[in-house]
Amino acid sequence: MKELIIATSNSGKIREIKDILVDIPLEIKSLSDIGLDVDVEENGKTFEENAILKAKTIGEKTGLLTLADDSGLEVDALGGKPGVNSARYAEGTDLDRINKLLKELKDILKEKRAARFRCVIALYIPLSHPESRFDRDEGSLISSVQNDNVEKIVTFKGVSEGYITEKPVGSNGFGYDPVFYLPELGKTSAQLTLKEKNRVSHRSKALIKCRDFLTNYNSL
Ligand code: ITT
Repeated sequence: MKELIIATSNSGKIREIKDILVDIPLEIKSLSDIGLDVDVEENGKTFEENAILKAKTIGEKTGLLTLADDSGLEVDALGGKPGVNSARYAEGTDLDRINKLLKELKDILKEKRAARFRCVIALYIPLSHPESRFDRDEGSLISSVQNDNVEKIVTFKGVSEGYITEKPVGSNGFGYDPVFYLPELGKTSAQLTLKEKNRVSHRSKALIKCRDFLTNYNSL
């Protein structure tokens, strides 16, 4: 079976990604499974740029089909912050970052606390394939030619809308999940099981498109 490398060091992401991709006919391996410890400098201005940067760096190192995720939280009352800096918003733990966010929002009324999680999945494809095969609605294609080899990157996007709570609730998930309230479920993301989160999250929406693409890609 061909391998698919998941280019993330975030164990919360790995759990969610593996659960969605469980049935695809590819052997899924994390960076630790292949003994690779690479720190990619995320200096892109957008989620898409950073996702591509991570997929391309690891893909070029391994020469294997590689999936990367760049994601984050945008809070309207903070002009879209923490955005692409979500993982680096404050030094320390997830709770330190949550506390900084809640402090910044302390005078903001409930109805003004709208926020969204965004996710961009980038897939690095090391082999040369006719471009027409990748011409679909959702995936945007980037090709580059290096040393006579054509490498391709396809991206998939997902968004999940909600509100920031006044205090953390729930202990599942990771990152900002305890303060991200989903009005249609009446719960924070950290009160959802893995399966429940994977029915509604930004990551699952992007990954389901990626899964459909991979299913077809693999049968080409
Ligand atoms: P990799 O770069 O190794 O994948 P990372 O955690 O640094 O891991 P990002 O740069 O994409 O990943 O930062 C995403 C941050 O956004 C993440 O650390 C969380 O703080 C937050 N985030 C993204 N998706 C989330 C989710 O589903 N639930 C809660 N927080 C999330």
